[in-house]
Amino acid sequence: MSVASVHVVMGQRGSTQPEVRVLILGLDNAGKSTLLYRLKHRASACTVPTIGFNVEMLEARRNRKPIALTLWDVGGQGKMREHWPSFHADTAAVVFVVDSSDRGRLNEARRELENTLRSEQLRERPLVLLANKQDVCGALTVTELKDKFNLRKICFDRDWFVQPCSASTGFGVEEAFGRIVQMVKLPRDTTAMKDNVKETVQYIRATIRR
Ligand SMILES: Nc1nc2c(ncn2[C@@H]2O[C@H](COP(=O)(O)OP(=O)(O)OP(=O)(O)O)[C@@H](O)[C@H]2O)c(=O)[nH]1
Ligand SMILES: [Mg+2]
Repeated sequence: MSVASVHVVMGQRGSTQPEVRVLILGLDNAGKSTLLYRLKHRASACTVPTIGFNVEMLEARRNRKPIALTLWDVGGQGKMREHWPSFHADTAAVVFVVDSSDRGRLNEARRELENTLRSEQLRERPLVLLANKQDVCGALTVTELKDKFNLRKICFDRDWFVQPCSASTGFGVEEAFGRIVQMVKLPRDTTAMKDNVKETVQYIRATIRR
């Protein structure tokens, strides 16, 4: 596995600013990397399929206090999905991106979401499901997606929210980020958080080699 890009401002050890990890998953072509760069640069980006992962850190405020989010965007191609569990540890919220215009792959997306939510490491972690590609004519609505994914049932034990958006045009993206910031589970001991992305990358590489 390769690291497609790691653009991170390292956390300040000893700082009281909470630092939390957000995991962005979804099928290939869902729009995860487009979303990540939209959030980071507030612009549209040309992406290539992610072989490996991208990491970006964003700062925000929650209840007027600063909070730093490390966003992990992991490739969604079939061969990448077997590595998703290596990224589960220390995740404060899961963002699952769906291509709402691709009705033919909804069952596949639902299966992958269900598998992900079964992870013990992600127990009680909030889910933000992004109904992406709303700019495409005929895209499923939030209500349709909630039903198709049976979210009320599969998320009975966690907070969840479905946000319509378009990573290409920017529609709904700020709202999605605001929702993520509000929903992330803050660690009790912020200094205990692994704030060193290099350490995490080494850990993930070692896990995958095993
Ligand atoms: N119309 C439209 N196209 C989008 C949107 N978001 C992403 N795309 C396009 O969808 C394609 C895939 O986007 P990526 O962001 O690379 O998808 P990904 O989920 O990162 O895919 P993998 O890295 O393979 O897992 C690209 O051609 C994007 O331009 C959107 O909101 N609307
Ligand atoms: Mg990608």
